[in-house]
Amino acid sequence: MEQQIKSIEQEVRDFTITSNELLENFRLKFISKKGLIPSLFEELKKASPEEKKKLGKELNALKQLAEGKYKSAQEETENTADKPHEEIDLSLPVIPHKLGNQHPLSLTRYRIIEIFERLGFNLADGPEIEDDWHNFTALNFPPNHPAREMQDTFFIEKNPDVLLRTHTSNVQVRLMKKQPPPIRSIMPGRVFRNEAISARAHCFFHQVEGLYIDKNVGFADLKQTLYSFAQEMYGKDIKIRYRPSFFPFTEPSAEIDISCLICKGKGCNLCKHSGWVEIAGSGMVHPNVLRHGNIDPEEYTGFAFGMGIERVTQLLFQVNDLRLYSENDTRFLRQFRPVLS
Ligand code: 2NL
Repeated sequence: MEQQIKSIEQEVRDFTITSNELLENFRLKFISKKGLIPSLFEELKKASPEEKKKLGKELNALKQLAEGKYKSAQEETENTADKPHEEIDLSLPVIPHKLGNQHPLSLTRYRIIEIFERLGFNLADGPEIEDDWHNFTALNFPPNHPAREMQDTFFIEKNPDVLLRTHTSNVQVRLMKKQPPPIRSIMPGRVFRNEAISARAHCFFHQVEGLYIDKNVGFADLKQTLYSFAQEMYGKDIKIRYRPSFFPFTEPSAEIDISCLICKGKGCNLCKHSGWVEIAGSGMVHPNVLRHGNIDPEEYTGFAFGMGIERVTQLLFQVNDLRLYSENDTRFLRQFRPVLS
């Protein structure tokens, strides 16, 4: 009987299974009730107790070998054998990898940074969670200013106040305290305002502010710097105008408009038929702000400006709903993919 086990084992090993039919043949021959292995078990009953122990072990090993082979061959033939070959068309082009792309706000931010770097500005960064002094007091906000109210600003703690910065000017304040002039930096970053979300307002948005402080910096420097920026950003033919305005941290202050990109100044919906659209706020840094930054206003002067990245992006790409920027809908986001040839 031992010989029989050996030869059947060899047969099991030599049996090649390449189709469902051969798989069934294998099962019938070795494993099925009337197959070779069960018949050997039948015979084993007649053997003596010592033989039973020894042969039983060998027979069990053979049974496991055959069943294992059957199982793996079954899995294999399920996957491949007897399936029509048309299912794999090797002439089809491969499914392309899905390429991600930069968020439109990142595209705009990098463009703004690049332009100001060419004008000699470097980059600065600071905290989004800020204290009252760096966000308001140092920037010449009076104690009763409405921005300090709960309905306008997100407070994390009160007395002493900890809040989410409402502009990136806190970075400028920190920069002035850290390094003496000349300062020529821009500060891109996220800012927060306690506003109900709509197409035109969101509780957070992105700003780029700039600061230039040195001896003899005047309003003419502000005008030319921002004109150069507008030409680089929106095209050489762009027109620019400055309207008197008010900010607590600048004096004098000006709002900056460019000629409407859509109607070229003729009047349309985007510019509300005025021919002009607002792109930034600006002004000469208030002497009180310089003093808070440990800079002597008798020795140094400077200009500052701020613009919203969402706003600039809206003008470049005609995005008319602010919410689109933060909904992460790929139908929106993928439209800003660079065109690949
Ligand atoms: C706007 C207006 C502005 C500034 C930001 C600034 C910062 C310091 C001192 C003085 Cl430390 N000014 N920043 C000045 C004028 C306008 O932003 O409409 N932003 C979206």
